[in-house]
Amino acid sequence: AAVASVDPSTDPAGIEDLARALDRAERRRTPVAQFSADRPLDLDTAYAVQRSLIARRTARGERVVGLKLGFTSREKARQMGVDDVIIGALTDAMRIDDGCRVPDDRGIHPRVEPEVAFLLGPTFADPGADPSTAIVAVAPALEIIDSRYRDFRFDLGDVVADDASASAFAIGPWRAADEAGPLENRAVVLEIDGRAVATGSTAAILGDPVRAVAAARRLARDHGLELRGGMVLLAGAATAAVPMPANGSVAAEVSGLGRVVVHVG
Ligand code: OOG
Repeated sequence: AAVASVDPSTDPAGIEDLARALDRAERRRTPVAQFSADRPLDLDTAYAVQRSLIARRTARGERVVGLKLGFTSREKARQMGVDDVIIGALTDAMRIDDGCRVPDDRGIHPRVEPEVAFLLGPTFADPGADPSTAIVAVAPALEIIDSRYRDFRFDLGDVVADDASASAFAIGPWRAADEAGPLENRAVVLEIDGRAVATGSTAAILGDPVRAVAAARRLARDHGLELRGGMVLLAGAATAAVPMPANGSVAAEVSGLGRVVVHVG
């Protein structure tokens, strides 16, 4: 029922074709040319492609376990030349446990970002509820993004269709929301082999990452993404993304929340 309408003039088969191309690019680790080069996608069509792409994954047995926001920070938006907050879906197949190894068949040209994750309760799906009441717990997180487009180049429609570049994610220890304290100005560090490669503040995320919950609820409803209690929400990067190293350890630390680490190679 909560599915965004698609322009009736849009060819539904075309949507499926684009979703298939992205799905294939991901599975074969072979990038495709950005669609906007010859067919710019409006936002409704782009989200229809994304829904079709996620439907292909769930048809293979994957489960949607969360949502991610993109371009909630100016630095990220500037890095990619895109200027609108977008949303994508996370599935269980994208999850890497804290301290574990990134599967080496993962990604075409993956990049990592330090993030804040929220565990959401049942009021997340209730449009009448104050969004901050939906936050059950908070954790430091690492997101691995990967574009299925050649050279990681895309416009807004392209990246929406491509599930907001979602590839994998790892979540550190959860802390109960009422113990976590205010989140609007925590230092964030991304480390590779113990060396800081990017630093920032949670203030970069919409001014306060808590705002991500309301933004996600609005975007999910507007664009027909599943929205329910129990989901994880990645609020968006606090720094520009950094290329994933071929070997080594990658960690994110959020001041007062702790660390999460994954190993590569
Ligand atoms: C799109 C995803 C951006 C974020 O945190 O802003 C994103 C991309 O840059 O490829 O996940």
